[in-house]
Amino acid sequence: MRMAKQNGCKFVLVDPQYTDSASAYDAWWIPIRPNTDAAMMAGMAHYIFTSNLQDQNFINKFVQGMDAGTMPDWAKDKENFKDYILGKYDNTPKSPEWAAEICGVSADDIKKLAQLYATTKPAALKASWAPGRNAYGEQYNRMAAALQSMTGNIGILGGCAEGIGKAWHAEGVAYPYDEFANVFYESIKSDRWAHCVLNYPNVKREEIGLWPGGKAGDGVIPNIRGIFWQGSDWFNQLTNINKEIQAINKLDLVVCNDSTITPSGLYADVLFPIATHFERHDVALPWYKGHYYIHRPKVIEPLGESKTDLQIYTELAYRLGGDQFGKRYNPKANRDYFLYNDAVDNAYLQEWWEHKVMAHQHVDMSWAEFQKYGIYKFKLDRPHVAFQDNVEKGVPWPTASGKIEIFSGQLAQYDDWTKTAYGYEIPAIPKWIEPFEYLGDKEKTAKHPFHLISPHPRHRTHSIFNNIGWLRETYEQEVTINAADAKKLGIKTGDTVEVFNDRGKVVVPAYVTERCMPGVLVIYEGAWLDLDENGIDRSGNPDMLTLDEPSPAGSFAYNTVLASIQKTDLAHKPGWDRLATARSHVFRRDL
Ligand SMILES: Nc1nc2c(c(=O)[nH]1)N[C@H]1C(S)=C(S)[C@@H](COP(=O)(O)OP(=O)(O)OC[C@H]3O[C@@H](n4cnc5c(=O)[nH]c(N)nc54)[C@H](O)[C@@H]3O)O[C@H]1N2
Ligand SMILES: Nc1nc2c(c(=O)[nH]1)N[C@H]1C(S)=C(S)[C@@H](COP(=O)(O)OP(=O)(O)OC[C@H]3O[C@@H](n4cnc5c(=O)[nH]c(N)nc54)[C@H](O)[C@@H]3O)O[C@H]1N2
Ligand SMILES: [Mo]
Repeated sequence: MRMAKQNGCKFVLVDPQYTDSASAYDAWWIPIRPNTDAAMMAGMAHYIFTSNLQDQNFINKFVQGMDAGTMPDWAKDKENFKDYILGKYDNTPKSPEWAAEICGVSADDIKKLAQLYATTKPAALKASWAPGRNAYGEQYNRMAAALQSMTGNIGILGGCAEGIGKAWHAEGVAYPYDEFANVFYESIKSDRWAHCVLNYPNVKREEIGLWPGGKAGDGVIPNIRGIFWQGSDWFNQLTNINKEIQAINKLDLVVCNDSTITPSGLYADVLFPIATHFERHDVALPWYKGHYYIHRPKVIEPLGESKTDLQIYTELAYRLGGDQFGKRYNPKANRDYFLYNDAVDNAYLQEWWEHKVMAHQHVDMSWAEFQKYGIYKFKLDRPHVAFQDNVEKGVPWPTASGKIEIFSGQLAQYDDWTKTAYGYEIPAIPKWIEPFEYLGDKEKTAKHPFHLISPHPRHRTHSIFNNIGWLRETYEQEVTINAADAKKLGIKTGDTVEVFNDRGKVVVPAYVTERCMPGVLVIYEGAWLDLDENGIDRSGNPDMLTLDEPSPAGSFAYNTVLASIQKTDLAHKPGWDRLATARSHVFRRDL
């Protein structure tokens, strides 16, 4: 990105906050009301169509349903994207002026950005995830795909077809458990576990994201009696923590595997201390499926009573099912794996490296060499561009129609949504749909006038490292508020405030700035929950305030939250330990 900048690339940031990235790249900042990106992008599409700036060649060749001419024969009577944008079906053209009312970005800026995007070749629209972590967040990502494909920015170097994951997968080896359960089809959406427990058996399967019965799975609502938290701090990280608190008291057993005692651990009946990655042997890809493997040797022996997750599960398998089950669960191990795991772990890793990585990923470095060098970087014969062969060589896209489906043939054929994996209606073309709560909702904003977003902290990985005092000293868990809003409420930087809605309340210091747009509050996710006797969180964990309603295509609506803010006499507690200090606000200019 820095090299692109040096080569003259222009950057634009569409975000309620002016971020450090925007400042580093001298980006044109377009502040937008949270959750309204799909409307703004519809406005851009309107400008591009009405100015005839679309890449009609690309559309005709590669895209299904962008306009009437690219609809499949069997669906000529269904809605296409262009006619939706022009307002043919509902008499509402999705013009920049229409979009401006919803998203708070001026019509002129929407036109200017659309002109810039459609005439700069190539241009990369990097649709990030936060605007998708919303009610109907899927419409945001689909709308971005519509813009990318109508401008022919897919399959070419410098364009961008956004998605997750790159070409490499860890190729994990799953050991046989298929007879016991079909985990995929029987699983529920994690942020609906509390809803399921509290309402059982009066729960519809679509409310918890369970697959319908029939072809796959049995669709039977699970009577959840216990939970294993492993490799997650979900009690702290999932939506609507107060609902989780109610639900956890109804369970018979809660187990937490972790290397530190996290908030999830505090609510567990059983804690298993887990060896950290310094205390076991493993291989990793960088987040998220990047282009190199990292060897992670065991650096020290596990401290205290720590064991690896696999040691614990193997031991449980032996104790639950006897020798046969234990051996089946972990075929390379013997009964003494709980005490001696090094040779077995190495054997699994070596087998995986040789039979999966070397055999299928064109890796030519031996296991012994890899351990010596510590890193393997994939060799590429050309820069990796997603869908390059589809565009250059006419390889069909991996969809039913073989095209980029802006009109989804699959979605268009459903009439009874309760029989689908989604459970709720999803339009066959990308559309702006009003979220459950947002600044455009007059009734709801009368009660809670601010939209709260909770991005990921640079100083933690979610909740990991919250217990590092030095980090807390450097970066405070605070709420960011626009200077004009703060002035009206008499709030200054460093003042302790409470942020609340009908779901919960948190106490944090305020950071007053013009880098956040009016009407929006920002609290970073991941602070370790710390409740007072009234259930108020003194740490400032935004998941006390988030909503656990599912979005039809499955996203968690972490950023779909209305809240209120006011000065308070309640105390903020930056950490569990008594030496906790957080005073970065001391260094900030007062606004
Ligand atoms: N408000 C709000 N909430 C959010 C989000 C948001 O944007 N806003 N983002 C969401 C997103 S995208 C995500 S991915 C989730 C992340 O949610 P989580 O994955 O639950 O969050 P972490 O804090 O990373 O928790 C990981 C835990 O695993 C432990 N751990 C590390 N290695 C091991 C191991 O080898 N074995 C075991 N047993 N434990 C290990 C760590 O010590 C840590 O406690 O948070 C979500 N929560
Ligand atoms: N240091 C660190 N790095 C991480 C993580 C971490 O916890 N710590 N977590 C990792 C994980 S698991 C994930 S999923 C990714 C998350 O990656 P992202 O989803 O990209 O990250 P976020 O920080 O949630 O949000 C990015 C930006 O979106 C803005 N935003 C929020 N709501 C909206 C909206 O409605 N519209 C628009 N236009 N902008 C909005 C926020 O202000 C923020 O600046 O990060 C990964 N990287
Ligand atoms: Mo994530």
